[in-house]
Amino acid sequence: MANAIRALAMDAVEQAKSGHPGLPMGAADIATVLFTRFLKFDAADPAWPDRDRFVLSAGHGSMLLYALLHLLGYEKMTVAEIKRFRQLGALTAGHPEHNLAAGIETTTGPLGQGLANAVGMAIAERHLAALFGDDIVDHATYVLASDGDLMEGISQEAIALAGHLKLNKLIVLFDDNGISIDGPVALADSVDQVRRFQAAGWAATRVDGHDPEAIAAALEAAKASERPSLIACRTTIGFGAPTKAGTEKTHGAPLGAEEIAAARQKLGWSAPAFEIPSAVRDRWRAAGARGRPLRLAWQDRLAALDAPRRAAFERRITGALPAEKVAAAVEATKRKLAEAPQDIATRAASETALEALTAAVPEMIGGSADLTASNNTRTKGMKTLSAADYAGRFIHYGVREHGMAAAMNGMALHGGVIPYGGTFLAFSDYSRPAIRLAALMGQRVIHVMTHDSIGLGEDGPTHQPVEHLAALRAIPNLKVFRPCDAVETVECWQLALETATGPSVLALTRQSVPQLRRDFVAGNRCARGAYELIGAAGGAAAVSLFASGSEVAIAVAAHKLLAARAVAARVVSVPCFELFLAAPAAERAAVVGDAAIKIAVEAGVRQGWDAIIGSDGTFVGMAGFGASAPYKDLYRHFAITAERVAEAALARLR
Ligand SMILES: Cc1ncc(C[n+]2csc(CCOP(=O)(O)OP(=O)(O)O)c2C)c(N)n1
Repeated sequence: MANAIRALAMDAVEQAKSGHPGLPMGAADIATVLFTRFLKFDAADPAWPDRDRFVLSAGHGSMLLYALLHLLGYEKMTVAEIKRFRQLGALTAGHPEHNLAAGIETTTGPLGQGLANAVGMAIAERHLAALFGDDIVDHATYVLASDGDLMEGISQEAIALAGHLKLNKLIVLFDDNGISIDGPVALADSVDQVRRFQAAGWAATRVDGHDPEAIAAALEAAKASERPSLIACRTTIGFGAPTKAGTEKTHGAPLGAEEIAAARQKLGWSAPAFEIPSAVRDRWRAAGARGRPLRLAWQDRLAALDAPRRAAFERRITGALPAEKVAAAVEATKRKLAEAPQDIATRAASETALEALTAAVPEMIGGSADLTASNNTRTKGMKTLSAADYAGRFIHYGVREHGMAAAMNGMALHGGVIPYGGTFLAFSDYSRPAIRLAALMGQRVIHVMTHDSIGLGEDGPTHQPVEHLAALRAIPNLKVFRPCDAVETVECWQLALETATGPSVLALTRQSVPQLRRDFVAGNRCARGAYELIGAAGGAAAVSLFASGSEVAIAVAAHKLLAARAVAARVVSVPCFELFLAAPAAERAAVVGDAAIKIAVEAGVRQGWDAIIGSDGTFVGMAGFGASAPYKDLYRHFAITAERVAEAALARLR
């Protein structure tokens, strides 16, 4: 059965003239034991909520996963797809791309991410089990990880968090083949992985990765463990390739017709390319259907749940928000702010919004990378999610921004929870690879990123984001919100929550900002990404001022200065570029307006603003790194002030 995987991997890579045969051939025995004897799943229902998750963290070995899914009978993973490996539009992309219908749990390829996703999946599983009971939620998360996965820094964050949370249903199979692209792993690494995992609170063991019974025994032990488990499986990369096995030559290139022919002989595999002998296919198909009775029994248990619990579970799994409750929470918050305006930091406004939203949306799970009180992500009464209490809704991720972001991706992929987590905006660089994958996968993960400019003050330029808004706005399918006040903050939270098809960043201030939106407006004014906050007195505007976040108040003050000089100006708040740029052209043109003078104000770099103010517009912002000083001094020092904005407008009017 394992040789069927090897043959398909060799053939598909050969046909594509590109790909990685080494891992699938080396890990075929591990995968065969796991999928035929341990993994709980039903190929006929890839989305069964209580299935065990399998994450191929070493995504370059994608043919392992595609071969398995094909052999097991996943309807969409046809032999035609295998033959179209790495071709445009095929399910068999170069690296696995999240597609639940086809059985692919997460997009992997950037090494280490899958392992960290799996930690999030395992957290989501324990949390939902604590809420809905083991009868409804009781599954394991398995990972196949390579040397590269374990060399990446993110793996340390992931395994430390998993060990701390005692995620005993997380089982990592390490394809310990001692080979990476440059050659032997020993060229660059001499870590004892078993002891490393043990030090992080895992159960860890070594086995021969080509001995099915040894693998099975280790998996049995792992399933009984009270800690997460590592099984280091000693394997030979490219197992079966007569001259290339055990070397980096099998890692990422087709083996060649001659080597493949010789491998077939060595493995005793006589079937032609892409053909699976019926006896072997039947056994694989039986393995693919093995979980059906378990799934049906689970469905009965779900049906037997009392109606409200069942409805809650089903709603959460589909990802549908409790829409009326969200709308009511947002409206109540906005009404309160209209009655009693709050001149507070938007991070504090975010906490206020979260008080209402987390009460309305029980699937929201908050957290912070050790900046809880700074990020304001924990609402009153939110219990900590811990090894002692998985029902908690707040996760202390530790100083692990990257691990947090990737775990949140795993939680979103698992379903049933909506993760949000906090750090400083400057440290979005540390979580960026995972944010990018959430965007690529279309996952609802919400990043609260406070201390969003030089406005944080004395911590200095290391902590003051300058290029980060532009860098985040460059990621496709990521929404970057930068609300200007308490009202926009709750509106942006609503938009982030309602964006079920991608991640969001909320860039929030440390410093207080005035509440500019004083009147209650039922609709979400941020929904179009940009809108006129203050119109020009007497009709036609000579000057349009655009700003986001804390700089909207500066634009408003500049508007006042200009009014005193009888200059008709208008102010446009721009809380979300992506939503604005997606609006119809006519609507955008109306918001941009036809004032000859366009000025944008943002305490960051200019990049991106030309789409609104044009290359001949004036930009008031940062052109280099910040400095350490009280924030008001910094705004004056870098000349991001109302006076400067008004002067710039007047200079152009002269
Ligand atoms: C973050 C990241 N860096 C680099 C790569 C490129 N890359 C792909 S596989 C690999 C290492 C291969 O070694 P190993 O993980 O042991 O896989 P094996 O050779 O056993 O297939 C590298 C560096 C990547 N996919 N992701």
